[in-house]
Amino acid sequence: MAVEKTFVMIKPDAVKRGLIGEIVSRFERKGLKIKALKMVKLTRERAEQLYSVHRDKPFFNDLVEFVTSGPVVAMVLEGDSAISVVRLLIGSTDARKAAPGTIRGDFALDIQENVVHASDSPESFEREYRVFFTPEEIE
Ligand code: 3AN
Repeated sequence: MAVEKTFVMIKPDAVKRGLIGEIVSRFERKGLKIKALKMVKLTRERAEQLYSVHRDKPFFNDLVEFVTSGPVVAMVLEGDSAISVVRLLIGSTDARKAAPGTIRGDFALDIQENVVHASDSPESFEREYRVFFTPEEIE
């Protein structure tokens, strides 16, 4: 068993639609442990830091506008193979192609407003959680 941590962010579209409880409960029901959780409105600087790998993409500005358009819920989850398990639970980036039963498959119909973000590797996790939490806060 490889216990891992991963970073998840519930995006402004889901917060506005009242889906925080539904999404958090799916992770809890799966058996993942919530190590840290907070609701914040991202500044432009922090949003650019979170999505720094997409800086050169045509959708970068839209993406930053979207994730700063309202509060988000950031959390660190822990469990066996948490990074890949959470990616499976959330479904494909393009919500139109996300399988029914996944979070995006059940609650979204768009590639940008796709309800939730989750780290795709240990390196992404290390970079992303630090936009919201200190190492002590996720111990
Ligand atoms: P994921 O969130 O599944 O890891 P990434 O990291 O490739 O997907 O993309 C980060 C975010 O950028 C996505 N959640 C989505 O909001 C946005 N995004 C990705 N690709 C596109 C695209 N082609 N057009 C618009 N927005 C996109």
